[in-house]
Amino acid sequence: MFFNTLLAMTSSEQLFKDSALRMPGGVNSPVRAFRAVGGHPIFIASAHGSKVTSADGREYIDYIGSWGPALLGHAHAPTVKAVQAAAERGLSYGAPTELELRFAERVMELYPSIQMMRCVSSGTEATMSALRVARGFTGRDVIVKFNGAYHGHADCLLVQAGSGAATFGNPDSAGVPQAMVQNTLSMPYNDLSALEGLFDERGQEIAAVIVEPVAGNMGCVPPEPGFLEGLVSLCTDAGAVSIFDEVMTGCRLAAGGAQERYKLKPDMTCLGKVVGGGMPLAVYGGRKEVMQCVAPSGPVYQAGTLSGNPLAVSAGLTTLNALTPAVYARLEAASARLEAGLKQALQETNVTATVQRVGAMLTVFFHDGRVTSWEQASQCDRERFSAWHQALLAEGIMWPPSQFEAAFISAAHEDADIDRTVQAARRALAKL
Ligand code: KE4
Repeated sequence: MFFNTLLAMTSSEQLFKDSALRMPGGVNSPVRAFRAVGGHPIFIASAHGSKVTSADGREYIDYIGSWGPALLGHAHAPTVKAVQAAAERGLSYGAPTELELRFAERVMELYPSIQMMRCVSSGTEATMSALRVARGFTGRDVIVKFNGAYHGHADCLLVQAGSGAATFGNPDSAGVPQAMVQNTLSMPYNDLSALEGLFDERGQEIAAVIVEPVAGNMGCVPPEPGFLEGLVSLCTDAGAVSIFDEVMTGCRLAAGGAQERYKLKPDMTCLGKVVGGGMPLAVYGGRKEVMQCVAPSGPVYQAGTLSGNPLAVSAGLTTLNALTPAVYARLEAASARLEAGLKQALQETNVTATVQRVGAMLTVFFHDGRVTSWEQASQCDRERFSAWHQALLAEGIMWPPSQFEAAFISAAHEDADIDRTVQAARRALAKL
């Protein structure tokens, strides 16, 4: 048994070695490389419900959840069936389908602020397109984001970016000409007075403010009371477009995302991850008069070969139709149980760290006290996080491999999974 385990255990390691010869860092997206936590990434062979199974044959309780999409659990049966059925009808047509219309109707039912929308294939495409539309609609060039926020890898957004960029400590990416970011201003998150000052000074130049309504890419950082409301009204007063990047929060914090939870109506919204049920599907949309600028109705060009792909939309629509109140009740119960358990484990082991949660996204910050901004998140003890992550992994818990990410709970996480996670976390904390 031991020998087989030893052999089996090398398969992720061997796959990683071989992949590194073919793909930069051996991965197709940087954060998967485990650079922030050391060791080699675990290659996944399959996933069901709350679990993933590695190429080494080991099962883990999963809190990466494909970085958010697996809200209903991996291999959600109705979604898998919908994709299988769609595949039988052909993989891609490059033509409009009724399915896209029904999907758009369902999105607008959940997001009343979206009066018109467009499907794209990734969150990056959604935010990049939304900003271009905001610039086209206002005739202005300046865009505002927030330090530590990540909105995908479009050139103009890789400024003080969070997620993988933050982890590597190179928030401004190589390869992005100064000209591409000279109109991008990055402000401190949750600092409304700083934003007010900017609008006083340059409000008439600002095309859009794009915000993660609950930050997830510096770790889970909720908006301070009044921050989002102030942001939206500053935009309205100045004729700028407010864009809620709900790629991560959409359908996770509520069926209608953060804007439902906080009762706000941004001018534009970007959705991704959950909205595609795990398939390459994202959305940008908003006020009709803004979206009518998009080609072929208007002068702002945006296109995509696989936009609204029938398999992706089948997965997305099936997922959106499964977002019942019972799902959110379960998500809240499981997430609250995990939060309480982790807080107790920290207390019992006397480890300095802060647990922050909104709905079914949560981060353990190795930081003394609340984290309300990137300036605070960046002070976290990354070494301690890394040691804790490695110890959790050894216990069969797949936690996001970066201090600057959120952990994602699914409706498939049972109390037994949560309790096992808390016990493992306690043992891992005790080793620090
Ligand atoms: P994608 O292009 O990766 O589909 O979406 C970009 C994006 C946009 N907006 C927000 C708020 C996001 O969180 C993301 C992507 N999130 C990361 C995880 N923090 C995806 C994981 C990865 O980069 O591999």
